[in-house]
Amino acid sequence: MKSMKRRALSLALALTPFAGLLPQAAMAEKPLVLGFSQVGAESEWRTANTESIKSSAKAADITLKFSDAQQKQENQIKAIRSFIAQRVDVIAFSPVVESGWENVLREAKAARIPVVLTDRAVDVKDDSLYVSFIGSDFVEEGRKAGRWLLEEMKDKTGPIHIVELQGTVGSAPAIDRKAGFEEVIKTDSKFKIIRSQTGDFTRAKGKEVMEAFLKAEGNKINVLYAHNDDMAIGAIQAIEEAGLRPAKDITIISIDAVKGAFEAMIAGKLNVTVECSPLLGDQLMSVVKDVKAGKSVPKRIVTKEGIFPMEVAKQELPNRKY
Ligand code: GYE
Repeated sequence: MKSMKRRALSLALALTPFAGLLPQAAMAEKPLVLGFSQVGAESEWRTANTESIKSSAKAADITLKFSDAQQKQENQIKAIRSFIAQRVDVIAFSPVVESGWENVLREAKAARIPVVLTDRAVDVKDDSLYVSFIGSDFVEEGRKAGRWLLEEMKDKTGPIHIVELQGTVGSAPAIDRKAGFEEVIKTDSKFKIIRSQTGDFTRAKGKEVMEAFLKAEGNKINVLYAHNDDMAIGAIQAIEEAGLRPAKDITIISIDAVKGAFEAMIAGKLNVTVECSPLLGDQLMSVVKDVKAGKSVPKRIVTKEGIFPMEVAKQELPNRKY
């Protein structure tokens, strides 16, 4: 009965003399609306990630409602609630911290709006609260940093004193990068983490905390492990201001592999960076389309990435996209 009605309607449309002149927009499908809550603009990585999401949405003809949480969970929760109220088609977000998401995710589920996690994971018992998580394996990134250090220092006698600049407290990359690194270095007791504190993933905080480390430990520090390049770059300034030579007096390892890190390596001030790709936009848009088309999507999509020591920096920089 229904289909007969539809057929009659399309016949009527085809017969109207103006059918061919109907405005395109009225005939085309409505574009999907994606609400995206970003962490903030704390690092070069994040800027590249935001740019990737915006340009991929445009290319995929998805209407993007973008909201910047300025590194505050309460702002992300507000943004998600507002996306629910606006009845967007899909919600995606990069959770600033791991815990505390159950309530708002349940609200999205009750409203039948699928949620996709990008970049950072959440710690929830019920994994039906999101459809997919696209992002890096942060534990593996920490292990790569640790393995590089083990190899680099294999002929050195201990103790080797390490200071650690952690990412945002409670965030998945800070928790996992710490765990992966520790798992590897604890296989050799000559490695000792003597100080570990958060620098919130920013250059300014990285510099400030490194100044405090240097004041407290002075020439004792052999290695700096920074959870991202921006904090390492801030710390490099602090090391130079203290009259020490970065990458020589203190071996520096960081994560992300943004252009700023390549420039620091070419300048001989950073020893190595582990890659973490922020270019998640295209994958996110295809998951959004598949979810709305009722296709099944993988629960976990892991980003592929490498590691770049300073020796290859000059040759690699022209190939870098972020
Ligand atoms: O490493 C850091 C950013 O969540 C992977 O957040 C991301 C991290 C990235 O601020 O630079």
